[in-house]
Amino acid sequence: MRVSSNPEQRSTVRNPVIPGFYPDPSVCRVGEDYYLVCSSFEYFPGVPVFHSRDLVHWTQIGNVLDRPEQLRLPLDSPSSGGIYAPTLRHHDGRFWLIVTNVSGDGNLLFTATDPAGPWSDPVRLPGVQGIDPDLAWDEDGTCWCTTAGVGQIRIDPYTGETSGPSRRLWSGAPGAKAPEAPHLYRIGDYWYLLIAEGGTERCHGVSIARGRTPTGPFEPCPDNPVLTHRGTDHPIQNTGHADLVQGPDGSWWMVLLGVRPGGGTPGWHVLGRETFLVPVDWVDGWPVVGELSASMPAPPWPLVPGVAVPDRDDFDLNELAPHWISLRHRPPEACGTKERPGWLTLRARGGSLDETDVTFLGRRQQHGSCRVRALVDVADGRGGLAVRLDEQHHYDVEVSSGEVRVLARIGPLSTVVASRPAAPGPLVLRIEVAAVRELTDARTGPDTVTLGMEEPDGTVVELASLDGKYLSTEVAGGFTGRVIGMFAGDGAVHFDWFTYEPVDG
Ligand code: 6LW
Repeated sequence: MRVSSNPEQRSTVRNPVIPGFYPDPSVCRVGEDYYLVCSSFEYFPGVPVFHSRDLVHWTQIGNVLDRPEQLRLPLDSPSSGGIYAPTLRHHDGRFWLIVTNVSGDGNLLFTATDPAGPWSDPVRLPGVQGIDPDLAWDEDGTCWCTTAGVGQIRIDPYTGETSGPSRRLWSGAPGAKAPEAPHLYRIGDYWYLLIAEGGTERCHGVSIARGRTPTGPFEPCPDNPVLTHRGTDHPIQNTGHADLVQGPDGSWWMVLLGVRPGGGTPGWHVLGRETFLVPVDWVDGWPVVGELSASMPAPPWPLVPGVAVPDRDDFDLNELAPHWISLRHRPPEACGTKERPGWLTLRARGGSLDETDVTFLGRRQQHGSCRVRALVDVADGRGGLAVRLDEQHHYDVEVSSGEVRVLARIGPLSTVVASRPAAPGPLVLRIEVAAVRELTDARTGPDTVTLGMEEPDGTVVELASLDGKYLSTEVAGGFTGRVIGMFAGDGAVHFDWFTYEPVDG
């Protein structure tokens, strides 16, 4: 079998195709439409859903888990817990989404006729062990659920019941750790079992095996891993956790996660694990993955730009746009636009971003350099803006009773870095993230985070410039990336507008 994915290459397009903390992509095509989902961990709503017509431009159309009955995250559940690694498939006229809530309900299955929602209530899968569940149907309609490890069991996707033995399918390459992220496909005469291995850090890679039946036995590809950047200084690292999709012209494509470390050695990545696209050819019945680069040849079909997330939100609508995310849950009384029309009101629970129940509403940082501003009214409380990786790693600029403060939390250290008086009344707070363009030495961080405010006449007051490496995954650990947003630390805090402007080209 040999199918060329990209016979005539014209323009180029940019990778990642979905920048920012959008890891563990799973994709499916229905006619001319592609749909893609990602992990969401401690954030609510969970499992963002994207749509594309060209595999390159993606528009978020909703979230699978946007009701409390679907996403139960204990208020004290840890960051990087929660929702791991969904698989999205279209079968028998509907969309199927299987996912793990590691902080509660385990493996869960949801269905929808429209991927923008609404999605069903969860079907529980108590008999399915392990993270990274995959769904595949064989010719007689049997549904196989394959999980990290790599194990497999037969399920009834309508009831969640399992039947038959749970079987170990494959352990990946000898010596490679963490065989995970399995996806099973019928392609031509074979069933292919795609996995990630090496762990989601610098050793990550993609491997594949094939068999004549969905239950194996599976023969590993002689060229495994079919994709890895381990041991290289490629600007895109940690490449793995992939899914395959076929274009309407018969070409094959892989979506996968990768990271872009910045700064000196060993490099710090701050945007989390992002979603990349790469073409796939088939040679002798095995996939050959093309080069994964920041600028890639465009697919051989018309490009259809999506709808960008607006730079500005005036909070004039009753509903919040789907890119806004909260921590663990979003009770309407703590976060909404109805209390003061045209404003977002956040009501405090936890007193700071150190606490897991803090009231926070943010969006992913998607660009190396960006400027965030918001008009804040703290007549009834204390709050402001924050760049957040987790409870132990965040920089905040907050205002209360006539004072603006910058706070830094880095691991066990928490300090007020700067403060100054502020006139009463609403105030513009701002955060500017600037990617470092020139390394002065090996310890140079990936970016600087400058936090401050604006005087009523628009004069910018920079209160503190902090090294961004401390808000990186290499320092903090975990599976997420930076989220920038608004929080309430005390009482009610009102936000008239919020802007996020990319600054890099
Ligand atoms: C996910 C696993 C992985 O379950 O990281 O990179 C875990 N791969 O497959 C969390 O995203």
